[in-house]
Amino acid sequence: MLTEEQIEQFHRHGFTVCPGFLDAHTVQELLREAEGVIAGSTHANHDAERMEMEPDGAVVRRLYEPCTHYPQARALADSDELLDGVEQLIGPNLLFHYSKLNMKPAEVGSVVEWHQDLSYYPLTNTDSLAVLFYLDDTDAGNGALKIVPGGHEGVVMDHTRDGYFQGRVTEAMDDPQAALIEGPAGTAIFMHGLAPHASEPNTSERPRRTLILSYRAADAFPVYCGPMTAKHDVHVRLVRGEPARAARFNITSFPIPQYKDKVASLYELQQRSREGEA
Ligand SMILES: O=C(O)CCC(=O)C(=O)O
Repeated sequence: MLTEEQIEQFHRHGFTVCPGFLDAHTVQELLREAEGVIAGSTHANHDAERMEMEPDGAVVRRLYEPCTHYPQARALADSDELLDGVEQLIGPNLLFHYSKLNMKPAEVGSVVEWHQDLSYYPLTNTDSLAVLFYLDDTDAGNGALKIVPGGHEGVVMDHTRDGYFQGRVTEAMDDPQAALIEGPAGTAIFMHGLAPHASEPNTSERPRRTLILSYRAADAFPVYCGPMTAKHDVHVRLVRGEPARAARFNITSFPIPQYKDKVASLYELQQRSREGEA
């Protein structure tokens, strides 16, 4: 369970940090599972449905939907301890939304630019969060997460250029206001879906693996944006409480991401945006 103070921090700052949420054994099991999946993957020979490679190195940068495909990650997603915390923040009726494991490998781990998760997934209300689990000791050197405290209280920020979705904030941002979230392996960060966040490339000799699980209130229905809405929602399932009979709205206008050519991953979109193509 989260403490009253952690709940208050989440609502005030848009995130709360829980060191020691996972014990060392669980972290090791999650890492063993992930390493088993990526073993032997190369640019030329990898399962592009399940993972994405770093462009500059023959290493995996992200596993897609580990909680759908792999039992250790799934068990964590459905665990009472985690769902109790999520329920304390966004209510008793909960959908599992999506998951990913960002590997941020030593020396090559890609930058993640400022963005709000909900810019990718328009919903009828904003009761949505991600839980990010550090699976390695994490600090500024290996690309710790940065979050703008209080940034979740506004609207969806501009993530477009010339009307097209860039996958990153395109309006001016006050980077020095950001909190750097350092912590030992096993730390959990509960982060609101509108919290602006980012991380630097990993220039250290240590990996920075982070498992990310997202949940939303059962009455937060997706706004239809084309076939990708259905594609995202195949991983969605009720994990606690009752299914919703009606959509609840707490937002009157939600920007719809328009992709110029094709739907692309966060990393690809942001890369193309930097190069001026997205
Ligand atoms: O890996 C990170 O540092 C942040 C990841 C993130 O924000 C995302 O994948 O949406």
